[in-house]
Amino acid sequence: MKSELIDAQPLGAEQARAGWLKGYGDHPLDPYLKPGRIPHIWCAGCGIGIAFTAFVKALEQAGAPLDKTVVVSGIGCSGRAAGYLKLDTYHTTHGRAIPFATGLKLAQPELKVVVFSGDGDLFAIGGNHIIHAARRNVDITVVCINNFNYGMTGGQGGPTTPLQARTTTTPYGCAENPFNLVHLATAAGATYVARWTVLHAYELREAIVEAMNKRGFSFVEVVSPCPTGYARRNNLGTAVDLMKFYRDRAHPTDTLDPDDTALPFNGDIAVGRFVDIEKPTFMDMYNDWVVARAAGREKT
Ligand SMILES: Cc1ncc(C[n+]2csc(CCOP(=O)(O)OP(=O)(O)O)c2C)c(N)n1
Ligand code: SF4
Ligand SMILES: [Mg+2]
Repeated sequence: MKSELIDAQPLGAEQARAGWLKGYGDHPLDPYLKPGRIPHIWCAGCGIGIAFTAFVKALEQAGAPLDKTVVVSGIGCSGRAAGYLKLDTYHTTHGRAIPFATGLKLAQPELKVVVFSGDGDLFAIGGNHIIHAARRNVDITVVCINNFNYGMTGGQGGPTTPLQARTTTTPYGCAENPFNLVHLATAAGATYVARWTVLHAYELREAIVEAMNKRGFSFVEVVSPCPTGYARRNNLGTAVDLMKFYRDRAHPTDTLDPDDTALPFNGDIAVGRFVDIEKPTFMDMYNDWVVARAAGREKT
């Protein structure tokens, strides 16, 4: 049976919100979402919605009690995710998702703390925080939407913009070397590192589940289209063309060295799980050394 929303003419934002509040939709993920926040802000063809769906399903599948799960986002199109979830969430200031998440985890270690944010938020203004959280092996999971630009503010170049790519701030082509997020997270000390594109919705969900169930700093990069900003300025075609590109040029591997997974402009995309190791978390070491010494139970 078709719902009234599907039969109806396109709705304005207020009408749509009223419809959702009345209970239209009955989407399987409704229990995890705040219908009053719908419609969301994401453009048609944006990859964030697919990543968000995989993320919500992973939250469910990972098995952590949802009343003990907290999602933290920064600012950006990707950072809007936290606001749509019917969980304890923090939509924090730009670049500061990781310090909020770190503080939450240290204050309440029983919480499962997951960050969902963008490449600019996490690796430009927030770059300092993420490398030190990985170095300390803080027990949090970070999901980073990499759309190669600052989508929300009009498509500026950022820390993952590939060499030669055009953005509003690099109209003749980017002349800065980009970060390879897989390599950076690995070098900084992450215990779990994976990358998938939004075409790989199933693998992405599995990776987020694995990351959430990993003790230590876990990192999942999601290569995602921004048709409005990045793709348009680089003549990469429609959202469908971008998905076809991921189908043809993304190569799953479990064996590639993280150093060899850089993402050249419009080039091949290595996807898979690149790091999966065990090591003590920051809290393990803090409890073993600092707390033990302070209590006079000094370790030799
Ligand atoms: C302190 C501060 N500086 C700059 C901004 C403007 N700003 C908002 S979002 C954003 C970039 C977001 O890029 P990214 O994290 O990649 O998210 P996307 O929109 O691409 O998903 C910037 C620079 C801000 N809100 N606060
Ligand atoms: S500007 Fe780009 S990243 Fe932001 S919602 Fe639109 S397509 Fe997505
Ligand atoms: Mg971005």
